[in-house]
Amino acid sequence: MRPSVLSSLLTCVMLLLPEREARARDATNPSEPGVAPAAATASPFPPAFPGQTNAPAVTSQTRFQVTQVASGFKYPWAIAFLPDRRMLVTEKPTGNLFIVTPEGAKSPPIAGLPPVDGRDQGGLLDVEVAPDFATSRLIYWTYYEPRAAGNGLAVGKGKLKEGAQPRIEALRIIFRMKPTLDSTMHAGGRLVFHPDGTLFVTLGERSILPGRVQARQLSSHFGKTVRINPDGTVPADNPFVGRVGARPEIYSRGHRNVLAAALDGQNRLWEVEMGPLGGDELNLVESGKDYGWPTIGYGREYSGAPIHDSAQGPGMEQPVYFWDPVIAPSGMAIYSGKLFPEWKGNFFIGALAGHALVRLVMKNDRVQGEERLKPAGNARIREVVEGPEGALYLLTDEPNGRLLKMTPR
Ligand SMILES: [Ca+2]
Repeated sequence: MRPSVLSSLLTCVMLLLPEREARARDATNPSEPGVAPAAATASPFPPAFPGQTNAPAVTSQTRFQVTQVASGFKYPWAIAFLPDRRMLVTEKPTGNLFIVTPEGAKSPPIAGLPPVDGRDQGGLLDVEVAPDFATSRLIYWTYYEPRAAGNGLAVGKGKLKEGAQPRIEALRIIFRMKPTLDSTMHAGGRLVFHPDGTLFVTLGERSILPGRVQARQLSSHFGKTVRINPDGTVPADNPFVGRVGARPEIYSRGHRNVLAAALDGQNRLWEVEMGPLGGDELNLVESGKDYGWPTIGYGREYSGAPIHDSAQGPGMEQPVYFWDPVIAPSGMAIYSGKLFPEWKGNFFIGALAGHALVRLVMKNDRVQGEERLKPAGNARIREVVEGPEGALYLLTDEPNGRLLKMTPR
């Protein structure tokens, strides 16, 4: 069978799976059963401007090689680099956090982290190293926190104490997503430090209807990007500080499930959110703006049912780009390194559905070209980060998940 035919067939199969998005797109269960063929595209609405979807295919001239740094991670989720080039790696369902050397030696799980609700899309998610780690030893992480009446995303911080049994000391929970609701889905969970000293946290809308309807409401954290200080207090210049009934941590609203976030060369925040069928989105996130979910958007329910009356609405932002068919985004890196000069400024996004690493060539904040790289074979790519030397590091979403490194060949 010719590769193009095979890939079309695979695309059809992957489009079909997701009756329950949990199972097919982003669950810990990677099984992707095939079902009957579906339309190649699902969005009932045309794009708002040329190039908003289906950008021309581009091909890298740069050749790369992939080496395995370490393996044996149970559905790993995130990587963060320590100043000495060692890495922190999270395991989603177990709540385990490891230190991994550049040579691949793995520490025992770091002790002292709080328990997680590791079902479905919850668990231990992102990890970030404090900008002043060299002196503070502080790390930050997101996780689904079990609560008396359900669960919710939380942000923990603590000092990393090394030794034969590394551990977290001076544990503090600096943010709790409110209200509490019982859902194991749409956790969001990316952390991004901004050079102004604040910390962005991306939050999902919990998937179930009582959560979804709160995604644009300022009284709820669901479906928001929030911006906090590293001690958990609220920056005075947040957009809704002082507004009656608004949660002051909110920075942007109207998101579905933001799984990827990164700063560009101008320190602007970009995010990619898992949308409905035919509606994964790339957004440039700005203070106080409303990104529309669930009122507007491209795509439809995974059952095929319509969601929106329109893809556009007053006071609501258009995505810079959307994917139809979806990619099921995971992590994201905006390349700034020296190893791959051709890729400078390109956006790299892990794709769970296509088992690919998506490369976007950007120009004037529009997508000029798109490439699907396959550095992990047929594994789902959960995370992509740029290492200190300019290599790209990946995690595969598998029961025996791997930490991979891409370098020029
Ligand atoms: Ca949107």
